Amino acid sequence: MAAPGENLRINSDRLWDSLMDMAKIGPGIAGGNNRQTLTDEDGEGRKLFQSWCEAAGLTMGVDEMGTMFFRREGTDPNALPVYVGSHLDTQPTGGKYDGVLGVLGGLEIIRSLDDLGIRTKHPIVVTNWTNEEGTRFVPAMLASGVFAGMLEQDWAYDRTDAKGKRFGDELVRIGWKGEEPVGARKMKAFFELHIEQGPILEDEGIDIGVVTHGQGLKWLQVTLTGKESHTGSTPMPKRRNAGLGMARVTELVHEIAMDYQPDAVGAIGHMDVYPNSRNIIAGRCVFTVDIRSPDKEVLDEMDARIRDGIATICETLEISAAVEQVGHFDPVAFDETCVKAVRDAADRLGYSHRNIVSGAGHDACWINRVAPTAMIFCPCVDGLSHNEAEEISKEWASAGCDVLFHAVVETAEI
Ligand code: HGY
Ligand code: MN
Ligand code: MN
Ligand code: MN
Repeated sequence: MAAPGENLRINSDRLWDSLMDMAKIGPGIAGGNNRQTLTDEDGEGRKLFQSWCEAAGLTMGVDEMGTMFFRREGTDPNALPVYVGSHLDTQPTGGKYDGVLGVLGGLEIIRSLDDLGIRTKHPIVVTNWTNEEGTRFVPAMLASGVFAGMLEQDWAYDRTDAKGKRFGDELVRIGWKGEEPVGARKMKAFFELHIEQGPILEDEGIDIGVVTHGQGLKWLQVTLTGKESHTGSTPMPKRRNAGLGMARVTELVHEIAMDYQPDAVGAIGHMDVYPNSRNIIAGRCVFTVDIRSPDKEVLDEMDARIRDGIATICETLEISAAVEQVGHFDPVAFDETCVKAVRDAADRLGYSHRNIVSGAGHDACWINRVAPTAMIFCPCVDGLSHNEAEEISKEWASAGCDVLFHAVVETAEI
C-alpha cells in the first residue's frame, strides 16, 4: 500500500470554519456548547452536518439508534469501508471541540480528497454516534455500545432522562430514528480524532497523541434512603440522614481512588437530593460514582471496596443503599496496525508524538471490539474539557486532522 505523500494536508481554514459554524448551534452560557443528545439543538446540529455531507456528495444512512453514516464511494464498492468519526452531542456545559473535532475532521478528509481528486479503493464513511456523552441518557457511548453488541437496543430505548423522557421516544420526536439495523455494518477500520481532554500533550509540547489504550470505566448509580425529618426539632441521634451518607461516600470514593495512584480516578459528578429543602433532613439521595483505571483488576477492586464502604456507612447512619451498575467497559488496547498507521502518519508529516492512554471514554472504545480501531489526540488548553472554556489552537486541530487524513487514506488505499 502506497503511503500518502507528506504534502497531503487538509484545509486548515475550512476545518476551523466548520468547527466555529457548528459551535453556533446549541450555544452554552459561557462560550461553549449545550447540545445534549436528542434535544432540538442536537437535531439542528445533525441537520447542519447532513447538509454539509450531502453537499460533498455523500450518501446518508441512519440506524435505529440514530447514528448517522455518510458514505463516499471507493473504486471498489465491495471493499470494506474505512469509518471515521466521533460525536456531535455535548455536555450541558461542554466545549466546542469534544467529539465535534472528530466528526468534522472526518468531513474535512472527504472535502480534501475531493480537492485533490483522489478516489480511495475502499469507501470512506463519516460517522456521528448518538449519545456519546451519557449526560442526558445514561450510560455514555450508548449507540456505539449497541452497535458493538455490548448494550441491548431495547434497554437503550428505555433509558430515561431527568424529566422521565425515554430515549426511544426522543429519537422519534426529533426525527432521527433510522431504519437500518444497528451493527449490521462491517468496517475495515475505524479512526477517531479527539482532543486529549487532559494536560499531557500541552505540558510536554507534543503535537499528537498516539492512543494505544483506553482506561476502563464503571458508573455505579447509588440510592441512599434515610428519613425526611425536621432539621430543627429532630435530635441528632435520631436522624437518618441520607445527605450525610452521600457526603461520606463522596469522600470514600476519593480516598479509594487515591490509594491506586497514578492509575485510577474516582469522583461523583451527578448528585440529586430529595426533597432538597433547606429545613428537611435529606430522606433520599441518588448519585453516580464514576471510577476509572487502565487496570481491570484495580477497577474491580475499587468497585468492591466502594460497595463495602457504602454498606458500613449505611450501618453507622441507619440508612439503606441500592447500588446499580449503569455503565461499564473494560480497559481497551487499540488495534496495533491502526495505531502504527497513526504513528507513521505523524512521523511522515513531521509532527511530534507520544503514546498515550485515554482517560476519557470514547465511541472508539466500543467499536474496537468489532473492528480494528485507533484514536488520535490533539492537545487542549490546560487539558481542560467538559467545561465551556475548553479550547484548542487551529494548528493543533489541523495537525490532528492531517494525521487522521493520512491514517485513513493509507488504510483506504490509493
Ligand atoms: O465519560 C466520558 O469519558 C466521555 O466523555 N463520555
Ligand atoms: Mn468525547
Ligand atoms: Mn465528553
Ligand atoms: Mn467486565
